[in-house]
Amino acid sequence: MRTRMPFGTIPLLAISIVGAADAQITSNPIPEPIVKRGLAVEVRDLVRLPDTRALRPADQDVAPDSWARVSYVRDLPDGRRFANDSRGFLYLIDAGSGNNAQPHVYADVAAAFPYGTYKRLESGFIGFVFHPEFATNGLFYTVHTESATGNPKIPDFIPIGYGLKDVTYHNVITEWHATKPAANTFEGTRREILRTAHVVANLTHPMGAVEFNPTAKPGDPDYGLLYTSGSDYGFSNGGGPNASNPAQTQRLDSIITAILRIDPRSPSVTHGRKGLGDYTIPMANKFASDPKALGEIYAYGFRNAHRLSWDTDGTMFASDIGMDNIEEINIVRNGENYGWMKREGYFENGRARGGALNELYPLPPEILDGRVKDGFTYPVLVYDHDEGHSVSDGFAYHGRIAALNGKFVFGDIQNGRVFASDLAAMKKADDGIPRTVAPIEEVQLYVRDASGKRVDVSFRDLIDKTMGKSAPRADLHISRSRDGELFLTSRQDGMIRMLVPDDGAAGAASAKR
Ligand SMILES: [Ca+2]
Ligand SMILES: [Ca+2]
Repeated sequence: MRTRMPFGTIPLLAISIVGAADAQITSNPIPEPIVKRGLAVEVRDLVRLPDTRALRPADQDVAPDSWARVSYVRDLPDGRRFANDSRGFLYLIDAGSGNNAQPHVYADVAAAFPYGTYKRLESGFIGFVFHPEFATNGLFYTVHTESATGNPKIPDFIPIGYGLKDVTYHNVITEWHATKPAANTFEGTRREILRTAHVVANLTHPMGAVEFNPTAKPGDPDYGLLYTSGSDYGFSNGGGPNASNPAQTQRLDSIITAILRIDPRSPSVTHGRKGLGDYTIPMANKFASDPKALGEIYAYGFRNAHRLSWDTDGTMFASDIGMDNIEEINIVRNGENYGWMKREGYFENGRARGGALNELYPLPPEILDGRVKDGFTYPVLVYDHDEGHSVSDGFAYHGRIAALNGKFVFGDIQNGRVFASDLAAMKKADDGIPRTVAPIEEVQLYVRDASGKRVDVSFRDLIDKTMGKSAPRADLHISRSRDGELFLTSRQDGMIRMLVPDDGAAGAASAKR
């Protein structure tokens, strides 16, 4: 039963929502548009990854016309810069700034995994991260996908109620051990630490991110713990008879929708509790001591929280790609439930009430305004699909670009728009009240022409120019350098770009020389 306030005391906003409480929202769930408000940032080309268009047959590549499928750029504390091409290469970008930087293959990840599959947007060699002590222990982690067809490996986890015969794809986290961490080409060994199974027809929403909390220091409970992205493994729109299944979500005996946090060391080393794979359960996880839950679950209720990041104060963010309507940035905490497939943004998804995945319903007003708690944690940023389609990575910015300082910078993968929001407003919106979210504005990108004159551009313009034709998507991803600056990359043109401080007249002068 809903509790309702006496009619006369309901504020105006609540009245309009009560009137529509059971009516499906059919268009524009968030009416206020995202606009530019004067925030403008210069973007510069840094380095382009090698052309891998012909690496494998076109029918085995999700986007055979795209130059290189770069999705992460990562810096080591020693200054070395790495980037991946999800077609299967981990590159080291040689020291030397700007146009002198040259990528070469550090590790041929595709060659290591013969069952690798590259046919979906999130597939192949999706992500990588270095252990915080890579300089001494030589450890880094990759996440990739494989086809189940003919695959001799047995997954550590198959969704509840399914068996080996139902498995369509594998999703694998591997620990690599570089014998010489300072070497510029990988030599060493590998250990598989987790292999999970998909049972939907298309490889949809695999684990994509592996991350260490960069603010954790030696001795902190979070230090050395590996986080994964959180995803529904395609139990929304993954296709085939097993998809569109809300019963696979909102449960703690399954990793579906969960961000995992693991101690990547084998229990044979730690003598701790073994997880699903060859890793140790951190006892600081909220569900570690719950006999009915999987101890590796850190937080759950995500559809495709494909990227994680941390502010300098330790606040953890997840970018969660929505279904047909709402994109989200969430502040993530140990043990909390972020709603999918019952919630999408601060709305109810229709599937959980027996309808379709593309349906959206308003929450009851007493839930929406936080008077009554429903057990879910709600996003601090939302936008709908007349603004974009898939929220990208996002980062708290404290770098050298004054205009972005104190902002969270993110964007839309598909159309390449770059957005920003005030970090303080986002943290204020993390208040237990679903309807309060922080405002979003769009960032105007610009380049300097040969004479030093500012030329406004969109991210799409830049890609189209590099490719010499109109790209079907922007495929925007954002990464952060070791000194806190931001890279913009595209899985279309393979270029790594950087947001840079405007040096105005000096930039123009140097451009003229
Ligand atoms: Ca809208
Ligand atoms: Ca709120």
